[in-house]
Amino acid sequence: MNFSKLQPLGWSNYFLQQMALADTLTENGPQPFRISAIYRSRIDAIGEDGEQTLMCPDHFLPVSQHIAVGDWVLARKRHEHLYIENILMAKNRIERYSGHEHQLIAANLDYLWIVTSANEDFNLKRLQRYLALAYEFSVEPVVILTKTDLGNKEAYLKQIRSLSISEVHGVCAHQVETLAPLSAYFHPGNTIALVGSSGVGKSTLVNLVSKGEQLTREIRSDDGKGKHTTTSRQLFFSEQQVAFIDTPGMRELQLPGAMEGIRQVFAEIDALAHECKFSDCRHDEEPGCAVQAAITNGSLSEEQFASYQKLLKEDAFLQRRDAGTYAMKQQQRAFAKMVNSHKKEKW
Ligand SMILES: Nc1nc2c(ncn2[C@@H]2O[C@H](COP(=O)(O)OP(=O)(O)OP(=O)(O)O)[C@@H](O)[C@H]2O)c(=O)[nH]1
Ligand SMILES: [Mg+2]
Ligand SMILES: [Zn+2]
Repeated sequence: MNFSKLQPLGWSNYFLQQMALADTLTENGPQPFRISAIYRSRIDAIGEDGEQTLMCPDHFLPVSQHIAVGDWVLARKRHEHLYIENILMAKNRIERYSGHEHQLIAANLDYLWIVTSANEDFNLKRLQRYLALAYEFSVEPVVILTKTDLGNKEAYLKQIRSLSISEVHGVCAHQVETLAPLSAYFHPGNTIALVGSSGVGKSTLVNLVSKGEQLTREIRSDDGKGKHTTTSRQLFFSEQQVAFIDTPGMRELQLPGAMEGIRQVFAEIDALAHECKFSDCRHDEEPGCAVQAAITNGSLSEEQFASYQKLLKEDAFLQRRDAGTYAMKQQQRAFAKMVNSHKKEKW
């Protein structure tokens, strides 16, 4: 195996260690591949010798719940086909609830680009959800405001900066110079996933910065809403050896067990809660409630507090409904943290 060929694809010691632990570093052992696309009846991946199609055994079905684009897997050739044998533990994975199940979005990310456009589509509450997603799954969020030719850029940026996020950029597809600051995220071997509503310009942006050819389509001019053009998650590499994962626009984002992430988005409320007289204060009508006091003196807006409560309530509901999966996920995260702390360097 030539691991140096895998490094530009995002391979690192973290994965090599897992192969060693599982005793799969042998001459005739399985080979590592990075999942690049998952279709209804096909899984594409990239390995040492380029693109391959992988077969998925029944115990990893449904695929969307077991394997994410960006995952590393080990596969072995049998009867002319490559069969997936193991899914290597990811550094991180983001997922959401869709319908009644959790759905993997992308894995092994360095940055989550949360894309939103400077027009009527802009929604601060939705941004808070995306931020909670990033924090919960330990991926650094970057908010990118697109289509700055269409709206008051500074007014939108000011709203975004009111959230607990430092990495914010405004870009316009027709002014390439606005894209220059984004190159700060382009380190060889890095992976960046783009998420956001349909039509905000994710594929356009990724085309421009990677010089690739992802499909985009005309937007309906009357209501500014996009058509669903990107239909599946896809990973591809830019000239700078950065992996981009373009995703189809999400109509709604339901958070899966993201309490820690939500708390981080609303850090100021969390800090206030520590000042409440009772440690189990529900910030309702209890005496000595610092949160209610802040609302009364105007330092915390009622709307902000309502968003926080709404997200936590939704989160608690989903967690109760899905207690088993949640416990398993916590365990996996603890394991990933442990392995990470043993090996900090990239490769
Ligand atoms: N005015 C303006 N239009 C833009 C800009 N960026 C993208 N668009 C247009 O917005 C429309 C939608 O862009 P896409 O890149 O397909 O959007 P998307 O986020 O990938 O959409 P989905 O794949 O459906 O999730 C296209 O018609 C683009 O030309 C911009 O900076 N300014
Ligand atoms: Mg798209
Ligand atoms: Zn309180």
